[in-house]
Amino acid sequence: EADRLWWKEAVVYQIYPKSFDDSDGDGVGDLQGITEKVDYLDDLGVDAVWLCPVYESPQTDNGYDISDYRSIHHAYGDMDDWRDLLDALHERDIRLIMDLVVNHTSDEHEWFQQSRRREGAFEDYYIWRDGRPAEEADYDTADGPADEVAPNNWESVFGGPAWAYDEERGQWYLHLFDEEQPDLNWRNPDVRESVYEMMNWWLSQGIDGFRMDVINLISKTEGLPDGDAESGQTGAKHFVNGPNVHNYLQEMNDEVLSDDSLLTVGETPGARVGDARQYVGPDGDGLSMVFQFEHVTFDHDEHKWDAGDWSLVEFKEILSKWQNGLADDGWNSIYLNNHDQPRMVSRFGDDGEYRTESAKLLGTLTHTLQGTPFIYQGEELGMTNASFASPDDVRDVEALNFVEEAIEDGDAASYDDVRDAIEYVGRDNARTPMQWDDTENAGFTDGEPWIDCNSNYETVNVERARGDEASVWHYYRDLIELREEHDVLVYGEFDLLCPEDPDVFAYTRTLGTERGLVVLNFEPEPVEFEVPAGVALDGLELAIANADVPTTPRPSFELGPYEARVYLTP
Ligand code: TEU
Repeated sequence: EADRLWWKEAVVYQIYPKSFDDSDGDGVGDLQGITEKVDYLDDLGVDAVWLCPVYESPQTDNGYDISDYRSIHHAYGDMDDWRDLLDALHERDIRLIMDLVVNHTSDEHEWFQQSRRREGAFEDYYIWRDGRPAEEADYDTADGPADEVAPNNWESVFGGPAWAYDEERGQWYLHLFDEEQPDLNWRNPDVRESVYEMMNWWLSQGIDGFRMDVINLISKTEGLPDGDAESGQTGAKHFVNGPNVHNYLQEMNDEVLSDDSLLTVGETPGARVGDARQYVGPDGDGLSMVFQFEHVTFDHDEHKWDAGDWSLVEFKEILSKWQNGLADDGWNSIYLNNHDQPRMVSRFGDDGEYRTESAKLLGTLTHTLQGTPFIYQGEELGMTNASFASPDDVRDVEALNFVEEAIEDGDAASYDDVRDAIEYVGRDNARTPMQWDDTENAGFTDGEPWIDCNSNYETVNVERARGDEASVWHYYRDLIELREEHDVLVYGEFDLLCPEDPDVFAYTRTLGTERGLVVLNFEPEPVEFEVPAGVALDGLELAIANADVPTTPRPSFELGPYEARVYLTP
């Protein structure tokens, strides 16, 4: 049986500060706004908050481009506001997890400014190279000297080449994300020391852990060789789960994270179960858990903008593989959406007729798998994807790059040709303002919001949801409480039932004599479900459901559209 730890039993709530609550009417959320809503979080019952980046930043990528790790972005407030928030959370026994973005900084960070001038210790803080003679290479390159191309053919996650030319230094620098997000050179021990020092400084401020942005991209193959141009993101193999990543994380663990009461979650796109086993757990690098991506990318084709159909059978297969793979040595994080993903009810449920039912169904899944559930702000209301009628409504740098590139490359004649893709997988779907009430701008701001509110805020909002016992919000509160009361939902072994059933996601949880049975209908129609022989039904009682259903399970039963039931031994 797994060791008991607070972060295994916790439910974490993710806050995207720019869109949570604006206290001063400038149209962007801020720390005081969050502090004013701490009672809201307490009422919901969450145990920890993961705060997306609030550090000083030019905001090219909404704070994932940090120009000063030790100060607060001016539009969000200052360190005193931050301390007020920390205290308000701690007074309510809610822990605070800060975002750690150390694969890259902003190009406005003083490290980069000094590095581009080759100043002293900073000269090698980033990944600088000379260009290649133009005649040697056959890949897309950013603008540089006429006879040069970029040092290799790697592509950026946000589209286009991963290198930019810096006039001042007369060399190229690597940027796996936007060109204003240069990658730090983790081979340089001074860089690592600076990062650890900064982390220790934040820990000394009293925080309870870190969410580590793209932490599995920090190590790049020696010599930075060309990638296979036919392989999805060119170069990925040379920086995803790279050669020294485990050494760096173990060193970080020794220097910063040895206290295992901290929650550390590594964001690890492209990690498989085997990689994750090395990142988490006592014999691994010491992270508490990782965010894996398989279940949110399996509907992507060549690249994410070709997302489309998905099958429940494959979805179940992926999630059970992770459940089983980390059952004994490791721990899972459980999420279906965040600030980079579309709204889960729009992607995996039905955001029309069955919005409420399917939002509850998906919440039932995330709170009854083995792992720590992460709720993304607004998920507890069943917030949906939004509409982006024109490129002027789009804010995300990734989406804007994609629109520009699609038009440039002739893949799209105009925005209208890519609008569906933007509205299906675009990150702005998750970044529209939190919907507090039905007043103008959903009660998010008294000013002009930095991004438009979803037009459904008059019906989908906190005030209304709290006043309605049948809302998604109340159901989430019940789920959180249920998980708190039943160890079997936290620590129990997971067993998938009926893997080939195309409509129903069903599983059992077992912890000694405590048992659970979870049955979820992912279809908008009624379906028949037969409990497999071998699953003991005696002693099971209904613990939560999103419909009126019998209090004890029968060997077979009909499930209504998006019906979810959880039976537990009392
Ligand atoms: O995201 C990393 C990442 O690879 C993806 O989540 C990516 O944003 C998305 O899949 C692109 O389609 C992290 C942050 O969560 C994200 O907000 C940042 O933009 C990114 O790193 C760079 O810091």
